[in-house]
Amino acid sequence: MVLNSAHWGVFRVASAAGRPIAIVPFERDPKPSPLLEGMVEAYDHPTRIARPAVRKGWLERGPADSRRERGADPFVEVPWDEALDLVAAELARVKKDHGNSAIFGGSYGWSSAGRFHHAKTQVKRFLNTFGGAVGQVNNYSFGAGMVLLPHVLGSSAMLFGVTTGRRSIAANTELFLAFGGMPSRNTQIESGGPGEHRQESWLRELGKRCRIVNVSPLADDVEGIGSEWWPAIPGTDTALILGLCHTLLAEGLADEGFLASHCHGYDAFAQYLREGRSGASFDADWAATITGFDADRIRTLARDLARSRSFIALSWSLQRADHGEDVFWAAVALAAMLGQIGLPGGGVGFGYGSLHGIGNEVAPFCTPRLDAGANPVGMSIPVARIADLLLGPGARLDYDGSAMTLPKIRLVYWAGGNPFHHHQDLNRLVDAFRQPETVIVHETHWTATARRADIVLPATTTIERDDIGASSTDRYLVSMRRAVDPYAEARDDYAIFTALAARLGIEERFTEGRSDAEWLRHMYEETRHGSALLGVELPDYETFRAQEFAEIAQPPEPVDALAAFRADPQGQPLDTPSGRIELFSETIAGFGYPDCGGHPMWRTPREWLGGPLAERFPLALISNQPAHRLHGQLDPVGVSKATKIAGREPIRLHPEDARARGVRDGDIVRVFNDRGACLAGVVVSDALRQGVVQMATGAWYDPLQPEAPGGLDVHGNPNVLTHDHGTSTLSRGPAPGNTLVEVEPYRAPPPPITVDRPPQFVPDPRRSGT
Ligand SMILES: Nc1nc2c(c(=O)[nH]1)N[C@H]1C(S)=C(S)[C@@H](COP(=O)(O)OP(=O)(O)OC[C@H]3O[C@@H](n4cnc5c(=O)[nH]c(N)nc54)[C@H](O)[C@@H]3O)O[C@H]1N2
Ligand SMILES: Nc1nc2c(c(=O)[nH]1)N[C@H]1C(S)=C(S)[C@@H](COP(=O)(O)OP(=O)(O)OC[C@H]3O[C@@H](n4cnc5c(=O)[nH]c(N)nc54)[C@H](O)[C@@H]3O)O[C@H]1N2
Ligand SMILES: [Mo]
Repeated sequence: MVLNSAHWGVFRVASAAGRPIAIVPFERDPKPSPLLEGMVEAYDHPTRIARPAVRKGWLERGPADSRRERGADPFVEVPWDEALDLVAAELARVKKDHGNSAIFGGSYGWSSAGRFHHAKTQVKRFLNTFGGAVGQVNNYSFGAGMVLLPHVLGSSAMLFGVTTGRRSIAANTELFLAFGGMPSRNTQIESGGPGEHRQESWLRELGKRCRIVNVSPLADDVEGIGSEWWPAIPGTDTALILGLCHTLLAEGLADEGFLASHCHGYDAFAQYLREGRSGASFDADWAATITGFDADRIRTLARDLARSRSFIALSWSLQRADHGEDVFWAAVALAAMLGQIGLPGGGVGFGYGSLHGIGNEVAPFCTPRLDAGANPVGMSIPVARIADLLLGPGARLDYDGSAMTLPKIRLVYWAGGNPFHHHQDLNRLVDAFRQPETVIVHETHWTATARRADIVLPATTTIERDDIGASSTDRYLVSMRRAVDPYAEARDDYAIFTALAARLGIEERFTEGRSDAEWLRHMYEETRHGSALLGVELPDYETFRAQEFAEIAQPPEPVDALAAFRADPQGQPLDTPSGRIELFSETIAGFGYPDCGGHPMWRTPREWLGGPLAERFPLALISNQPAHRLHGQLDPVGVSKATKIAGREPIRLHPEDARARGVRDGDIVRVFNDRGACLAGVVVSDALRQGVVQMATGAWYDPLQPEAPGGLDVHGNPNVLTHDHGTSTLSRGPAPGNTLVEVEPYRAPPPPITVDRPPQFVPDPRRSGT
């Protein structure tokens, strides 16, 4: 029963004849994730990619193919050597004729938990060795926060680790104001794998003595404990926060001392609160008109916040929305006015219900990582601008004070991610994926992205290889062991890139002469050495492998974010122009962007229930993280498969909204707006605010007429409905948060799901003699 690890937890694999027969949770994990259940089935599911495959049209005509059949064309399976020759020749052709800036290698995606066989890092390292490619910066998770917070707090570290720890919150916080809640379904996950799932038991303990306010469209964003639900209208949180801030200002409750000693630009923000936009201040009465909450309740909440040890927590989802920068900035401003930043259990934080590692205190150590090298092309897009890039060569893209001219992309290389899961407005992405001459994908399964590639190379999964699992916010460093044989002809991404590097004459530089086993030892030794410098002793490599995991201690003292800055703002300034928390940023104001200003502001979202589009599309869609899978991973198996309704992704509707549309539990509906449409299966639930519907992300996109934009997705991927405009010019993060839809009964017999089977294969047309 060898140990292995995934983003959803550590586990042991029982195998027979080279195949998995059972997955059992790590004995140290008090609350293992049910996602483990699907892993045996995933190993040899019909959608597993067995052999290299080339799209028929591309095999016949190469990059001169019209690309109109991408997604619908059948595939031809070819031997490995031939597939590798085709990929190497195509890379060499594009490089020679158009240069490396004609290759897109951003390859966003979560890949798998092992730090060496991490496909996205492998592809970057390979392409960087090959002369580079257009890359990508930031992420889908907190793309807006990541760009904003360095301007405001001097760093984005508060988003992924250097946060106030759970111990301090448990011991000190009296009022925990959670925007977007703290759903434990999301904390099943940690990038790199959680050793022990502890967030849920912490939350239960916290609930016993701390008042928890859940401001969210969904009541079950806080579950299993007593909490107060404020049913939020999606996209209106900034208005609520401004109303709270105004109350503090008007009632003399703002901490003037902290604002004077630790903050910059409060006057401008206060003036904005007082003056409002059209003469009326941004007070609680105004906030009530936007949020639907009673003005007196808003005022009372502001007073309670000022009276208590308060923590303002925002889930990352809030900034994956129009003007997502503003809501994070407004939350920092509210916390600054409360003056508790840096005090035990006080202040502001992000993502306590987003990933397991947030607030999970771990002594700083050096995590193992494969160096991807430098990118000689030196050009990167903000990650969620992929469709803009493919559709808009020559266009100018402004972003965070800089500008770039988008190059023409001829070749797209993706390994370890699934853009036809993760990107917004998938119909636009279908169009975008018709532009490049060649798309190459490494995948384990026939995802919607693999089906849109020209050359598909089959990759192994985690249980088919040795690796090291680690996260900087988890106490377990895991010795991952190969438990089963590679499925069919699947190969490790590293082996694939090594073979390509040999064909391209860059093998020595790519491998540095190391086998995969030698890389693991090398990465571990770097980790051991780097950790020792930080005071964390790790065993030698043999001992680590023999004892199966290493544990890193908790820091002895509870952690409070920005405590050092609070104690000594002169001696420990923030890395901002003023050295302080910037409630006004001259830098951002100086960019002169029409959609992001110098301080937090309320701007009406592009789409929301208070706007004109709600007349035609009166339901706000929450496309949140799926409880039963990781993004698109494990969708056709295990607990994810079990939750489908007649094979479709569930959509939750409020009882009144269901009644008004004549639909009931188990019905199939069509969910639509001007961008697209999908089918879904109805679950009626009063855990939603009326007017809000919820569909998790990750159902594999399965459109009728897959080759053309606009086809009905018969399975239920909400990204056929979301928009691709991005947050604002500052960060250009993804903004699926503001999406309006309508739902109607689908009475015809629903078309069959096809994405849970492999695509169509045909014999090699060049060898059939026809
Ligand atoms: N509407 C909406 N859309 C969203 C979001 C939202 O909230 N709403 N959230 C966004 C967020 S935060 C994120 S992070 C993205 C996630 O989007 P992705 O990270 O792209 O989603 P995954 O399904 O995890 O994709 C990883 C892929 O890697 C493959 N893989 C796993 N192991 C290996 C391997 O060893 N080798 C290779 N070659 N491949 C492997 C898996 O099969 C899987 O298809 O989605 C975003 N999309
Ligand atoms: N099981 C599971 N867990 C996951 C993942 C997964 O795929 N599966 N993905 C992981 C990844 S990559 C990431 S980045 C994190 C993301 O972590 P989050 O961004 O925190 O996750 P979401 O589930 O998208 O959003 C949390 C809740 O925010 C609420 N919300 C949405 N819009 C609004 C709004 O306008 N106002 C308010 N007040 N609330 C709103 C929704 O009700 C939603 O349930 O999750 C991680 N955890
Ligand atoms: Mo994410």
